[in-house]
Amino acid sequence: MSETRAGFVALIGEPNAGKSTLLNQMVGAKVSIVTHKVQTTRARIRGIAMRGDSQIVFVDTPGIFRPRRRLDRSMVAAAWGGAADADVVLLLIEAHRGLTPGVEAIIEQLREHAGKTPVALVINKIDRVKAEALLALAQEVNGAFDFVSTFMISAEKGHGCDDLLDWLAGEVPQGPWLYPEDQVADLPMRMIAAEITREKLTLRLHEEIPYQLTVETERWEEKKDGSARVDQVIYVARPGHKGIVLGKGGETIKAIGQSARAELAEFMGRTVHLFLQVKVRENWLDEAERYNEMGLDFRDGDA
Ligand SMILES: Nc1nc2c(ncn2[C@@H]2O[C@H](COP(=O)(O)OP(=O)(O)OP(=O)(O)O)[C@@H](O)[C@H]2O)c(=O)[nH]1
Ligand SMILES: [Mg+2]
Repeated sequence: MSETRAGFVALIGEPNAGKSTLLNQMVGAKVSIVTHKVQTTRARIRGIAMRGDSQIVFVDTPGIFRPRRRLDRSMVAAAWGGAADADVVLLLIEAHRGLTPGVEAIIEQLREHAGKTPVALVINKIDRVKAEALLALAQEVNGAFDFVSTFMISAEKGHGCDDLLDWLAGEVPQGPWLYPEDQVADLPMRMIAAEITREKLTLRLHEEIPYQLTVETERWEEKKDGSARVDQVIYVARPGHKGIVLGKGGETIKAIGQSARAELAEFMGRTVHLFLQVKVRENWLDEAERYNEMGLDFRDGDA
């Protein structure tokens, strides 16, 4: 009988490093939302990959940066919490940006947080640089921390991802699988649905607006014909933001609703009726309930 293995692999790094892209690539499904903007992921998101007899549970985390607001503090705490609970930590950095002050700050804190957990360096976005530059960068970053291994990948294109998955399959501890073999995510459907809508909002809206809104799935109704009716609320922090989210004649919210609905329907493989409502809630960034809905610890935001 072959021995099964299973464990948690935390993805940490600066905002925009490509953590969520890598999680989706490893899992083979879009479990975590991705945008070109920083601070897209807000909470820990688990995606599950199988490799041989190993089950690898990837834990996507918010980017680590210098937090200012309560929400930022909770996000950064969630990222470090993910690292603390993991069997293996992967530190993602961007090939074209190299050893930035932000990466240096993370490495500084890794010394405290990682303890005995093995940490591997993952240089991502290698499609953006010349191969010659990579070796020097790998050496430089390895000089700053005792990484157990270094990988060079393109999470977007999939380069190097097989090798990384093979290695992780051998690193996670022996033990029974933690999830059914065909499960790809450990996140309630209503939260995945809220995240999809937030991705479309983030892609469409500019400046601070995406950072000052949150999406919650308020109602989920299974219909007799096999479709689902999903009602969501978009909380914005300023009265002025509501008009921007709605757009002229409701155009913006309509376009957002259409693309979110299409993606949700594809994810679930059935028809979805999505209803969006925008509410102004000036203090949502200081309400414990909003954090619970996101899967964040409100108290972690205390200064
Ligand atoms: N060229 C290139 N772009 C990539 C690669 N991996 C990710 N990206 C892009 O980098 C941007 C950020 O990707 P995300 O996966 O959202 O990054 P993240 O680390 O999860 O970001 P936060 O959630 O904000 O911390 C997106 O525009 C991705 O398409 C890669 O291998 N090559
Ligand atoms: Mg992310």
